[in-house]
Amino acid sequence: MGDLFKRREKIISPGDLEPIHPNLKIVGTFNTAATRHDGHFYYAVRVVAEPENHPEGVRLAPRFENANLKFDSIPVQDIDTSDKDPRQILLKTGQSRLPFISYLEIMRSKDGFTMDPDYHVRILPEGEGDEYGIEDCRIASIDGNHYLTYTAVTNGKGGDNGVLPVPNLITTKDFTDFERHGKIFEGPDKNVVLFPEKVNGQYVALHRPDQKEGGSNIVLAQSTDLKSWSAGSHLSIGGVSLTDGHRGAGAPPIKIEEGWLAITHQKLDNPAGTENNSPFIYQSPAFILDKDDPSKIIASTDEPFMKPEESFEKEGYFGNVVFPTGAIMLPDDELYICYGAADEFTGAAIVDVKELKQRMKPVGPAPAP
Ligand code: MAN
Repeated sequence: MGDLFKRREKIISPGDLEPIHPNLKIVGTFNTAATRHDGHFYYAVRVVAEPENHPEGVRLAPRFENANLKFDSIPVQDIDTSDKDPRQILLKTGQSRLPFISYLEIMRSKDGFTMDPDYHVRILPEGEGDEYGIEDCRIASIDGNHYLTYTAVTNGKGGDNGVLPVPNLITTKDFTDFERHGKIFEGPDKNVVLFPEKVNGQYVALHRPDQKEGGSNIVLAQSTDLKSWSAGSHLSIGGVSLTDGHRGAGAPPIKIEEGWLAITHQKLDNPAGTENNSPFIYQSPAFILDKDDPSKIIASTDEPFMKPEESFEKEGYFGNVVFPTGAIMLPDDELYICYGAADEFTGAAIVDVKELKQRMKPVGPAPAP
């Protein structure tokens, strides 16, 4: 087999952007959506910023209220300090708060690797339904409109976690004016990606509702208006639903000759323990979904085709994470993949599609009972 990756590098880092408040430090620029528009690559970067200085005896947790940034003071004695996950502040009550605020920075590039320094648009939380931040966007371009689906993090009001992820939608035609449409799925739910065209006359989405039993897996749902969705069904292999644990959609699927190419993510326990600040590994399986019934997986990479390998993927805010969030087909059978690396950086890769297909095996219907 030849080389799968023709290029794979860090393209955006926290130091590239200015913080929005003197007591906020940017710690992440990652999980970046990507599309093409008007001869450019356009990106929606998740920017994560944390308070830099905390007063004695408290930890500051940022949030938005009426479009203004606020800091809540959490007494240190209320925090469960045995929890080492940097992505949450676990309270002794079992609820959690986020130690950071996330928002989107819209950026662009001519070549997919170097950013245009003169173009920046910022999309901040409004404070109603997204008070704890805007995370993990994907962009699907359908008939000349761009659909930005993202996770708005809101207050679960005593729910399981205190924080509730709710999928929301923003649209734009030109990357100058953006229109907010609010919630499109009930939370807790994440990782909504839209297909780039209707299938059998309906919009199609992959999403990842949180299921208490059976973990989190990818569900395919249909809609005529992008607001009310069918209950949907899990992606299936050979007639068997894929409900093995922590999976989520990655980039919006791409139409290829064989079906829909779907780049996804999968979370596994990290056998090396908490090395690199992370007890998990996030890696990427790729699937081909049936053209007419995209809940059926018709081919799959045996092994995830992308795992944390480069140093900027292994070490960072939360190490051992590759989290693909954008994919664009280029000429000459090359696939451009945009991904979060170690919850800190944005990486871009060029993948040889022929090689990727060679690593995929067809999966047939279930054998007759
Ligand atoms: C979850 C989400 C993502 C994050 C990964 C890895 O899936 O919170 O935003 O990138 O975990 O930490």
